[in-house]
Amino acid sequence: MRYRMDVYTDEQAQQRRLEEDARRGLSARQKSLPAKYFYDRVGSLLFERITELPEYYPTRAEAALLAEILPGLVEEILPDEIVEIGAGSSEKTRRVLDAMTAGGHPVRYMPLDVDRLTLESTAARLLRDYPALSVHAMVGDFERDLTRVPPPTGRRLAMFLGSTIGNLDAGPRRRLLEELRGILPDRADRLLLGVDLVKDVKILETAYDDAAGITRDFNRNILNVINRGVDGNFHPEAFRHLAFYNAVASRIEMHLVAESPQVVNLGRLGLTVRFRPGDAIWTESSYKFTRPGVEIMLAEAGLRLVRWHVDPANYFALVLAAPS
Ligand code: SAH
Ligand code: AVI
Repeated sequence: MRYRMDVYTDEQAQQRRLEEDARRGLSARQKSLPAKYFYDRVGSLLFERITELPEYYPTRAEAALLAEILPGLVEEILPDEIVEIGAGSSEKTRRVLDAMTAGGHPVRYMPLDVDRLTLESTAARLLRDYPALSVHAMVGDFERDLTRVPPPTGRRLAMFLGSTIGNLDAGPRRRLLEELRGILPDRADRLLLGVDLVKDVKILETAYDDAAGITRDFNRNILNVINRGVDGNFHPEAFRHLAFYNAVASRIEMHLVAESPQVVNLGRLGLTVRFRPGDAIWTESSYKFTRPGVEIMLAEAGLRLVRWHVDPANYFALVLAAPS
């Protein structure tokens, strides 16, 4: 069987959690929404456009690094299966699949993502393009469902690319790494982790506030997701996109700031939320890392750094890690 899809978080569970998260996040004094709600079909497509923006360097930097390290990686680990969490369109992953399936070596690719539609369309394209590949897709939340990933059937490479790990705060990040460690039972298994690095503030802030306004649209789209999910009447254009680097916390923060008084009804929650001009919803954190910080974070999760690959500009790192 070349294709299988497991649904760990079905639509009903997603709907229940969205209602809980929207209620909790929008009734608090500091309003917030979890960044995972960016990624409906429109949000995933907007993210793909972000990856092509001149200002958004992470995807290009990571793709170039991947191309550079792949020959060594194939020698180090020729996996029987690749588990990729937060896989999205798997575009960069193609480089890995090209190298790992060369010569017809069979590989089981196991992408896990919250966005079922993107997973389905990606799986169809990969099966067409890679005859040596089987795809076992998993619809789920990587903060909840990693323990449900089936045990390996051979040597396993886990991948968490794009610095999506940076979208988690310290506590959830640590838990997620521990759970990732849990799906790598053998000493020969490996984790390939993409991390965006601390750098010049201007470069960071421009990457999250592009001239074409795609990141603004991506940010505002979360309000469309909430409107649909809880029968709300947010006007996304009434909220300004704000992105800045918080140097103390080493993170970009994205917020949506009301430009005028707003009264928003969330019908399904029986909740009315009022905004004064300047009131904000915190929609995303994107932490930036250093090598010592990454080593500590790996060690805390029972992982050790095997190799640290960085681009010439020191913008982005690909970290190869192993169970310690
Ligand atoms: N790996 C790709 C995509 C990064 S965008 C790249 O590097 O370009 C982040 C991806 O993670 C999206 O596809 C989004 O749907 C997924 N995602 C975000 N939060 C998630 C969660 N909690 N559980 C599972 N997937 C999640
Ligand atoms: C998916 N994630 C790593 C992106 C980031 O850079 O934090 C999401 C993003 N937000 C704004 N632009 C891109």
